Amino acid sequence: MKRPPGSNWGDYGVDDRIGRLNELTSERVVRAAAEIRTGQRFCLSLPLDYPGGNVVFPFRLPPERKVVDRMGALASDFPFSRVRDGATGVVNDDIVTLWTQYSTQWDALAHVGSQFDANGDGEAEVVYYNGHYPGPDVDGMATAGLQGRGVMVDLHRKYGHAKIAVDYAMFEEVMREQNVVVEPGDILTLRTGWAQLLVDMQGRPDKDVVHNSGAGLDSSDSKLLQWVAESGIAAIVADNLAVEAYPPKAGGAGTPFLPLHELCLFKLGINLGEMWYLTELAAWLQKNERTRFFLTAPPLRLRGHVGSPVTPIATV
Ligand code: UVW
Repeated sequence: MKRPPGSNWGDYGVDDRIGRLNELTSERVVRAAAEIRTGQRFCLSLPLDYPGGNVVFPFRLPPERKVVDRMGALASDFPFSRVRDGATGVVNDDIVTLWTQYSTQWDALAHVGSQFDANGDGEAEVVYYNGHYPGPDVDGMATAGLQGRGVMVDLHRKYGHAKIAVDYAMFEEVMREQNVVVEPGDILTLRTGWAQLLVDMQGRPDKDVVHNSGAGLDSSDSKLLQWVAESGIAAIVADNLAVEAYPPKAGGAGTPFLPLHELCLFKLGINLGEMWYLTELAAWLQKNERTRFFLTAPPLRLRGHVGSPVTPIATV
């Protein structure tokens, strides 16, 4: 019945569950494929047991691996001779428990919702992108076939490891300096260098370093939020914790805790990728005076889940 101010609810249809991924049209994927010129690929995922420990968020833990029980024995070098007398060969089989937002991941649109009177009964209710409850999960992202043109903005090149909130003026300056042009349907890719710090700490992260380093978008800057809304970008990914500077600046009562998450996931249907690993890709792009690449990054098809690990591939 109603949509929040500044949202695009309904623009892709009343049942839409993929938001700005609708902008990854076939024509734009063909355009993105033109960025493949050498065939070189970059893995944009951290090892999924990084950061290591739980100093980033106490409630998000590393993956837990177990071995499958097979005929009463652990499936670890399990001999096929137990299945058929005299058979050769062995087999391994394992189980993993994943905190979906622990490491390199996508936020599904269901990750962050808000209280809003979408049904017009005069009472705010919990709703998610496009007025859905429950919110759109990673299943829609997975079946959308997530491929497109990534565009790199290298904030680390400008700001190093400074803990800094990048507002519109700063962002625009970096884009200008690096000759970055963002067009509708692009996947904005922000390198801050934060994930490289995790790699350098080799699974034993220092709490002070993880919480006091790296750039994030200044989600208190309305001009920056307006640019995100008007740019037509399909998604935003970053190698930092939350794309937006975290912890966010405190707003007054009735304002969102995470303004960029609310704008992107709740109002506009823009998925956020976090803790990606961008170091080598960024270095290659800089060396080759390019900012664009072909990106393939489907989440796991985990129906009902609000986030997913991802192993993105950039092809240049
Ligand atoms: C934060 O909670 C900071 O972000 P996310 O949940 O998207 O990782």
